[in-house]
Amino acid sequence: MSDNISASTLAQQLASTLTSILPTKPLSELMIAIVGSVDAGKSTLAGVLSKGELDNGKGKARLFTVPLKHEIESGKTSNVNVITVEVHGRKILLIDLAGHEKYIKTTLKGLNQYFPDYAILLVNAHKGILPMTREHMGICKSLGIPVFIVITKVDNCPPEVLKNTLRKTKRFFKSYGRRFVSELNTPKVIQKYTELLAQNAGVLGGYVQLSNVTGVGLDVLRTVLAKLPELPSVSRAITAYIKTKNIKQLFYVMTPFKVPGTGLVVYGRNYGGELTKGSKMYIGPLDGKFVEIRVRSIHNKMRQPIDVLGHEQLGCLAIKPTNAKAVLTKEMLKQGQLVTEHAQMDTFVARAFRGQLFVHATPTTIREGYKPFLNCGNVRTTATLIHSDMLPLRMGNRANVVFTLRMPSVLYPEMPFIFRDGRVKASGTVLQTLNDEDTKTLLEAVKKEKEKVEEGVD
Ligand SMILES: Nc1nc2c(ncn2[C@@H]2O[C@H](COP(=O)(O)OP(=O)(O)OP(=O)(O)O)[C@@H](O)[C@H]2O)c(=O)[nH]1
Ligand SMILES: [Mg+2]
Repeated sequence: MSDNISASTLAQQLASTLTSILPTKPLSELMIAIVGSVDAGKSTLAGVLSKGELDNGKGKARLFTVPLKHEIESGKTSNVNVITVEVHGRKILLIDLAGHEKYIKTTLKGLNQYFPDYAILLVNAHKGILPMTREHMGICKSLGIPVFIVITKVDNCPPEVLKNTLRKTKRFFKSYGRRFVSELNTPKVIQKYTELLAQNAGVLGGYVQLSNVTGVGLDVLRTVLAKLPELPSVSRAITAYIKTKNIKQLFYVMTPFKVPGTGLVVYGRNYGGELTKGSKMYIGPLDGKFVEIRVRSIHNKMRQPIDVLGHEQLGCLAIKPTNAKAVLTKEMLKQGQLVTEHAQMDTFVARAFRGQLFVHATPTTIREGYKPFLNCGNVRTTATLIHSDMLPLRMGNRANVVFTLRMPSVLYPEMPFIFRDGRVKASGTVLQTLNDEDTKTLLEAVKKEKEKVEEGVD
């Protein structure tokens, strides 16, 4: 009994000292992905943070975030759910991702298309570091997303098991070269951690112990969330890059729909300038070209009609070609396309790219002609390896490569790309995009080089 009293007194004391390090005014909006193995409590944590009510340990809180009907029945997330929460006045978009291995491609897609600022990697205290924990950590590392760990279900975890999980968590962070591997449990450590994040977020290893049922650790997590610094993410790099090219605004299409009575609708995220209802814009690339459209209506994430979609906002656009004779069908619309006011977007369309590739795992060797399914930001398409300065490629190899793209797409230098094709896992960075003309010249050169080699062999 006395132990309980002292524990709750300690918790109260901690809560009041945490308040002293809170930022005086709300910081900018953040997007944070929640990853980790199946059943770690990801959807539950999203629910608890959004509603401010604790879980019952039997799936109550995950229902707060309105999952899909089949997700309610199975208890497993199979989709990408975006939940808006407010933490100490700061707006945070949580991307709740699936933990089960069979949905890994959806999780990969979610991490790629939303460009989150951070990821919270959940570790079930009872189960510790599992293969999917490593998998998600590896993907975040490849995409340059800083990760901190939340150890969940500490409420009913035997002390010995918890101790073991904490030890393994520290070792796990260290195996990824993380420094400052510390439990974020005092205002001083949190202060230091968030200060260091701004200097080099990729190398830190902070973790929090938490229970969605008793609420232990929630105050700490909320304080960390309120204090996380805004870092130079991929999304910001793209925004900066398009500015240098005089493109003021870009809307990234994530999902196209056809809505009865409304017509074509695209869900996605807007970057740069504002997107206004009624404006004339362009959508593409559709086989390398852009089609002029009018934005008939805009809806925000809460499905409310709005007139203007601002920078980094998610929303739905109802669109229609301005030319009545133009053909635009749902089948022609794909994730990875853009809606922009910029009329000369065609010049940015890449047919191929040069990049740097690292092979994390492969059961066989990789040669020219290899066709993985590539995730590069919002773009998902089959790509063909047409050149590598090291062949064949084996596990652990790093090479300069050229891929052609099946779907002509808008890519940017510095953008991370990743593929996970069966047991092949590789990632890299785009160095230079190649348009139609450059690609033709390059393919010619590759062909000539091959002929030369073949002649030499004869
Ligand atoms: N005791 C206890 N149970 C928890 C805690 N967090 C979540 N749970 C329970 O764990 C179960 C799984 O939680 P979910 O939030 O659905 O797990 P998930 O990580 O989203 O799982 P997937 O979406 O399938 O990857 C539910 O029954 C929750 O009530 C916790 O801190 N303590
Ligand atoms: Mg879930």
